[in-house]
Amino acid sequence: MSIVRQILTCSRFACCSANINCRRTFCTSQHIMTSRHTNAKRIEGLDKNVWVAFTSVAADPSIVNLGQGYPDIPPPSYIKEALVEAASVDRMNQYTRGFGHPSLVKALSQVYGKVYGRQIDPLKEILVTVGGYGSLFSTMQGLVEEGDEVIIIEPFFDCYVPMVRMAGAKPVLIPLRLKAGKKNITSADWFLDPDELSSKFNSKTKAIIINTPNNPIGKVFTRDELQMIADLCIKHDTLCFSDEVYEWLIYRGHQHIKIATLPGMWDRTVTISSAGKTFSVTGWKLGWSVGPEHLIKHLQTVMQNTLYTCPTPLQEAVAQGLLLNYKLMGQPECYFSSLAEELEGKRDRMAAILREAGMSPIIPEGGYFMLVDVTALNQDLSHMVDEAYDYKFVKWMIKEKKLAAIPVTAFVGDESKKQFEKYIRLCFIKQDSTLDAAENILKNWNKI
Ligand code: IK2
Repeated sequence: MSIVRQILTCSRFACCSANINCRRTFCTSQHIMTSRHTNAKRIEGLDKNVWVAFTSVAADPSIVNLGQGYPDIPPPSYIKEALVEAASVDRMNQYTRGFGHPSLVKALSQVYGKVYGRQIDPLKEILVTVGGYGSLFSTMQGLVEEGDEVIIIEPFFDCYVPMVRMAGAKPVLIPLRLKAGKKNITSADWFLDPDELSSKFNSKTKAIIINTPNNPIGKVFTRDELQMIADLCIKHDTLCFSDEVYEWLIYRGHQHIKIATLPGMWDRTVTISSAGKTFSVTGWKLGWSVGPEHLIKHLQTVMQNTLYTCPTPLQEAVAQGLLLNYKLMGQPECYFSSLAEELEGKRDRMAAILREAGMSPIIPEGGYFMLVDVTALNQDLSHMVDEAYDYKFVKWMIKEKKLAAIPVTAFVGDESKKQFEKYIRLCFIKQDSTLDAAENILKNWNKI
């Protein structure tokens, strides 16, 4: 087989500078590229990533970062103490059970047993993974086949599309639509058109991915909306992948409903969640999938042949945190509900500041993000390199106002970019001093 060689200049080795085909494999990234060095087809076109792009832009400490979704409020002290304690026990520093540390899957089965109102088998119906990301990845790899179609609701957490593509399947997108003519918009004003959704299902549809509370919009799907989705799943015999990493972050007047608890849905649903979001420890990167044994066993196959297991001390600490809060469920001190109460004040404060600055926030019913419509600012960005308006706006805002956000078109496909390009996403799980700094910028918007 002939290999076409493209010689790139490499200053390190004389052979390269002299344009001689050397076969050094441990050279700098600018050494020799042959067709053997090109990417696998499954990652074709997936090289751009909003987090990689905007995390580095916002790294400057002088920038107030309301971009990426991580808390700068401290996690509960007991969870940090539990980690210290776990790491001090020698056997906790060694590999544990691959599909989930025994005490963690047991604690998860207790908590979710209560929430689902059914017994959850800790060994067969739960898989612990590296973050919610790991759960999503093992779900796609374990259950989605080449040639399948997977329905994704826009705006969506950005990794769904690449993960579906990497599994060889086709993402089929459907946007949430905004109710016309409303002022003071909330995430509840964004809805799925039932006929439009129904038109996306066909014989190739393997699954629909839902995300409630949704990132980035903050929508908490109602029972009726979930029932409409469930009816379609049952009618077309498809699976449902329900990303519920913000399951505990629900604001007053709203209720989180697990689609897996609707009649006929347990057997066809994988539900994904995250310790990072549950206990404000996003850096711990622990997550889990819950579902029926006949689905979870395929995710377990992916896990045992890829990552095998997750860090033992982290799992032990999360188990302790879950057990403690399991006992407190229904009481005000329970972190599952107290964090949302704390965040509701931050949400309302942020909305008020944004309104004063002439922007239109969309009040989220759950999660810790807020979409903001910046249309009314009429910021002229025509001098900037041509790209979606929200990308330009965020880059401009970081540079000129020292405030970082995330552009919302990162969460939609090409056809919906026009619908969403006047929105940016802000994260409000931040300590008061961070919100004070943001307020200062927004109050002086026209002076800075
Ligand atoms: N699913 C959703 C909906 C998420 O939001 C996340 C975490 N992403 O947050 C970063 C951001 O939006 O700024 C995940 C899954 C992944 O969870 P984990 O961090 O546990 O892997």
